[in-house]
Amino acid sequence: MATEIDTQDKPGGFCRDCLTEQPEGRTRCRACGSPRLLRHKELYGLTLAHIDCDAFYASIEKRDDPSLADKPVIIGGGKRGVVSTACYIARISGVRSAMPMFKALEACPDAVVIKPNMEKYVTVGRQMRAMMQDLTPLVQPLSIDEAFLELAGTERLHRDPPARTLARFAKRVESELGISISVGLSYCKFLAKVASDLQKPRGFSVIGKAEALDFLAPRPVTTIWGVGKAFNASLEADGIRTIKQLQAMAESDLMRRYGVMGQRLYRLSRGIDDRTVHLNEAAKSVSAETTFFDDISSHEQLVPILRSLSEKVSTRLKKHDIAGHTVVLKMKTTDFKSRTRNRRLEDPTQLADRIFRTGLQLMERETDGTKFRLLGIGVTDLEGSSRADPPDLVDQQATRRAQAEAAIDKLRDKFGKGAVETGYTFGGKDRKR
Ligand code: DCP
Ligand code: MG
Repeated sequence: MATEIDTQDKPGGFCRDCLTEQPEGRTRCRACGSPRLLRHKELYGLTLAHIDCDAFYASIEKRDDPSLADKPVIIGGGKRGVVSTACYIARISGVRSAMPMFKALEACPDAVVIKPNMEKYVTVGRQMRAMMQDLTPLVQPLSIDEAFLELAGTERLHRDPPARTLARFAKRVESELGISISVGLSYCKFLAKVASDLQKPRGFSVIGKAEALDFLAPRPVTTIWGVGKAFNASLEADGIRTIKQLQAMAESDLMRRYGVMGQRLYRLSRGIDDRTVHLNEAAKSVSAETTFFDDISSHEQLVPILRSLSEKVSTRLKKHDIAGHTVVLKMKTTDFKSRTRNRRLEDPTQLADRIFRTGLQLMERETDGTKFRLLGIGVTDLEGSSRADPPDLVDQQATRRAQAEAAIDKLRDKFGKGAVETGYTFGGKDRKR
């Protein structure tokens, strides 16, 4: 018995250079000798990552001119007359982003100054984003050089837990783009972002659930998102400097003092952050549509088509582990007029049944004898699936239908797509192109 528990508690660990799994207690890789070992109790259970490039502009310039490799490099000047970024060598002398150029050169007189070439940086940013999308469809860029990634459910695709997939990604960025990144891995956005900053450059830090409170306690309140200079000053005036102090305060007290921000302080200081990773602008909706051979005006004929389109949408959502908050119905009349109708749901959904029933309600108002040539259904306001389709306490039927759908999904997984037809789609196939 005892050995079994031991195995479970054993922290996962591997070498970030060659990805070899490491037994406990080693300080260097047993395969390649690298000291860059990653080990953490929750390593293989965490899925939310924040990735941020190291000295982004400067790294790109160093990549393109190897003679700069060992020199202090400052990207800046230009119109603003301030430092955009400094490489890590220049940072040793105290050069920082947003510093006036003359001050930076006082601190680091032998620095090589390069004017920013935005076009080049944007291209590299795009290339990196495309590579991120090979890891997961759930990539939320925050700026040119950083993004959140949700990797839950990608283990089968990559045949590896997220931590290893991310380490492999860091290697790929170095070899293919010639720049380095830092990774933060945690269970929530707040701590993933904090983590990516801990070991820069070429960092990989993990913050688990179990350690969140202790990790946060000694840190300054400015660690919390949204606590800028002004807010920090008013907290300081109230004698609050560390997160530990916030952890000791009641939610009601914090809210009375600081309003909405008080609630944020309460939650984030305790490592509570349920914001999910949102998709970027490019992939804002998931939908399916079909154009008919012959125009259709009858509600009865449209229903099975709507059902099978809803199932297509749902399959895609489930495949990528995402859900949509708003259902969108699209119809085109024979005179090419488009009608789009939306309904926002209480909770995000990925269920064919919810999409279909909502679409049906929207469609009912449109089927007044008008002839249609196209029908489409989809969802927008996409997010991760973690909050999708909670059991419906009011409508027990809906919960039962959701369970039935899960059972049908399983059968289809096992026996193929055509294995189960619902009453709505049955016989409805030959009407569509
Ligand atoms: N940037 C800028 N002006 C600032 C801050 C940043 O022009 N005040 C630009 C230059 C950076 C890029 O945005 O290269 C990314 O910003 P980061 O804050 O991520 O900074 P770096 O990537 O340069 O460094 P770090 O390794 O600290 O992430
Ligand atoms: Mg950066």
